[in-house]
Amino acid sequence: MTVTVPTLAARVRAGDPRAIARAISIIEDERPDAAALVREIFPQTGSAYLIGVTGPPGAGKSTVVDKLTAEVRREGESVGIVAVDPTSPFTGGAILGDRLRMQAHYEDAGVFIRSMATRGQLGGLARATSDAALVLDAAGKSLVVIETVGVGQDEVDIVRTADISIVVLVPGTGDDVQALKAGIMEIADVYVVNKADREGADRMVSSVESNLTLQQFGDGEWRPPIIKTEASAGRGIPELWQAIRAYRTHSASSRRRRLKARNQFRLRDLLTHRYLEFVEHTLLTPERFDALVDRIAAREVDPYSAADDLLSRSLKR
Ligand SMILES: Nc1nc2c(ncn2[C@@H]2O[C@H](COP(=O)(O)OP(=O)(O)OP(=O)(O)O)[C@@H](O)[C@H]2O)c(=O)[nH]1
Ligand SMILES: [Mg+2]
Repeated sequence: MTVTVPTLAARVRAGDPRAIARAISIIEDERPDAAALVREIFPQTGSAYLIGVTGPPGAGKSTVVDKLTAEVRREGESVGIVAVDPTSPFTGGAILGDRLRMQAHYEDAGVFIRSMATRGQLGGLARATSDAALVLDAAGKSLVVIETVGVGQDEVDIVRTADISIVVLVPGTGDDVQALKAGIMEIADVYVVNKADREGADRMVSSVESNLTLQQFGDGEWRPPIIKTEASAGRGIPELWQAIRAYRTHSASSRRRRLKARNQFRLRDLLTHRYLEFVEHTLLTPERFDALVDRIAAREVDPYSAADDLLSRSLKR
């Protein structure tokens, strides 16, 4: 049975979980209808509050998100979750157990969880993730959580352009904060030091704290709080939710800047993707593109001249 894009979009807007799932699949598989679908739902998006969660693999991001969802549901906010993660327990394992236990919440269509597999394709996952977030936004989820592992610029960008960026750290990952990629430390609006039941949690908190003291915070400027959690036991989660709400209130007036950054990132990303696709598939063929790369390797042409030539040929079309 095929459903037209406008029908599917209407069902997404009505919050139908099966329609949401189908819409995200269309996006994830980069099916031809994906762009039309986004076009159809886009006018109804922009009201969800996007929460980006990142951190090292295994830090407990999914557990934090899961417990946070339970907390938030008590206040009646609807939640959409996109977990970018090959080993996400959302697809099986521990959290699935929790999910079954919390079926009352998950069945009311107030929560929608989706994991997306990491793909080899450059940037493809970032695009799919952002579009999946749009679907959840259009479906009326008031909070949309995006979980990504803090590796790779694309994934960091997704989280950076969310309305709030939460960085989840754990004790015992290397030599503390210094060892972490500067990229993910710079984007945090809220730090979570998870697995507080483990040794070294306080040391981790101190490291983040001393890292923060190196930064200058102006009067009235947000200073990222550090929340200690033991997510598996739900400890610290109410405090995390408090911190999110505090940040939301604090940043209400600057939200437009984040939205602008998000849209800028998306437009640039799409343009790059579309243009490369045009060059490799329309202007040239993948084989001829490859041959050009070989010519550069053989020093028959330099990369600047090759790029300029492609650009001027594109403009002539
Ligand atoms: N001891 C302890 N274990 C925890 C805590 N929170 C999560 N875990 C466990 O840590 C493991 C990883 O948790 P996840 O929530 O899957 O971590 P993640 O960051 O989402 O992992 P990836 O998405 O694979 O990067 C699981 O076995 C959790 O049960 C905690 O506070 N204390
Ligand atoms: Mg996870």
